[in-house]
Amino acid sequence: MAFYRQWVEQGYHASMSYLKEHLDWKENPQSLMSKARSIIVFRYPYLKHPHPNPDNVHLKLTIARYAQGKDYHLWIKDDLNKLIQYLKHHFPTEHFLPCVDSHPVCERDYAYQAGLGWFGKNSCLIHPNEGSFFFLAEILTSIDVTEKSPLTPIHDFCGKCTRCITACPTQAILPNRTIDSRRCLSYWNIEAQEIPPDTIKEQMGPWFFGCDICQEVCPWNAKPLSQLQKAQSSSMQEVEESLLFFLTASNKSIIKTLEGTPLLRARPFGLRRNAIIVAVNLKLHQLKPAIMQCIKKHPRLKPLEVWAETHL
Ligand code: B12
Ligand code: SF4
Ligand code: SF4
Repeated sequence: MAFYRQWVEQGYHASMSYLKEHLDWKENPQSLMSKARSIIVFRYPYLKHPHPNPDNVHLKLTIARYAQGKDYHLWIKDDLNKLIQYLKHHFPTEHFLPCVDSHPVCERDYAYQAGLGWFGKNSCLIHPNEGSFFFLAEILTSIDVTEKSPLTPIHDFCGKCTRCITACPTQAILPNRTIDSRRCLSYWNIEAQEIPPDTIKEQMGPWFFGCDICQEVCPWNAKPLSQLQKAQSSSMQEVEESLLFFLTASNKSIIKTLEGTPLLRARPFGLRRNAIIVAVNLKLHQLKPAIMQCIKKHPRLKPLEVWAETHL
């Protein structure tokens, strides 16, 4: 927790103020469930996404692998609830709380203690066989399971490798294996509800939602990635059509189209902003009239006007 407190104190959480507000809860999981004695931690691999989302407009764009399927908050929560029902049947007097990036829980810390991976230099938890493309989820319970089966953390296998640090386009990876969110693309194109500075805009390249660069280059992901069927890459026309959708669609239409996917986290404002930045970075001149129209219609996008005008 000292890591976490220091990270927040240094402002690395950017505008995600909830991370600061969560400090006390994170320090004490019993503040979430007073009877909690143990935390059962789960790793859900998503490289071969268990709940794919075929035929959706956003899939033609460059988006993080975790976002290529249905929203993990929903299907993992369902999965945990099924398990809890089963456990309740066998332990009717015990208490259970399912969590998946939904409660103030230091997920990576518990997963590390449970032996599910080590903290990579890119700050992701990595497993020697699975790599790092997995979600974390937990069940807090009043059952005391830890004493019966002590767990040992996994050794750090990063060694002298620094590939993720070199590959990160914005130098967001800090020497103590944490991330400066103020520089991370994944923060800017998912979480931020504002316009990024010019340097970040340009480094965003084609990334419409999230960023996987520091995981794609990791040697521990090479094997899991090589086992994947090569996805068909989108044509420039498909990319253009998808971006045009985000530039012209109403809030209602965006929400309806993306219902049940993680992309709604960025809200229509964030998705339009990303569409403009990606279109400019990809030099899609044909989209210029739609971009200008979109900025005119949505005043919060106004700070992008001069940049889009001069770069396209
Ligand atoms: C805020 C947040 C972000 C922020 C900040 C990222 C960051 N690295 O801190 C942003 C928006 C940038 C982000 C991006 C991504 N995120 Co995110 N994010 C979170 C969230 C909500 C909180 C993380 C946090 O508190 N960070 C602050 C740091 C200081 O805390 P921490 O990561 O828990 O780190 C602890 C350890 O690092 C420990 N520690 C650090 N060094 C060491 C060393 C040793 C030896 C030890 C013992 C301990 C230790 O101390 C810290 C405090 O407990 C978690 C969910 C959760 N509730 O935890 C998901 C989570 C970390 N994200 C996740 C994912 C998938 C991503 C992305 C891959 C998505 C994408 N493709 O775009 C990227 C990855 C970017 C990256 N390289 O980290 C997964 C990670 C799974 C994994 N394998 O690690 C999580 C766990 C969500 C989930 N339930 O699956 N994320
Ligand atoms: S997610 Fe992208 S921007 Fe963020 S630390 Fe990794 S490589 Fe850098
Ligand atoms: S790329 Fe190298 S340094 Fe970075 S997390 Fe992977 S093994 Fe560690």
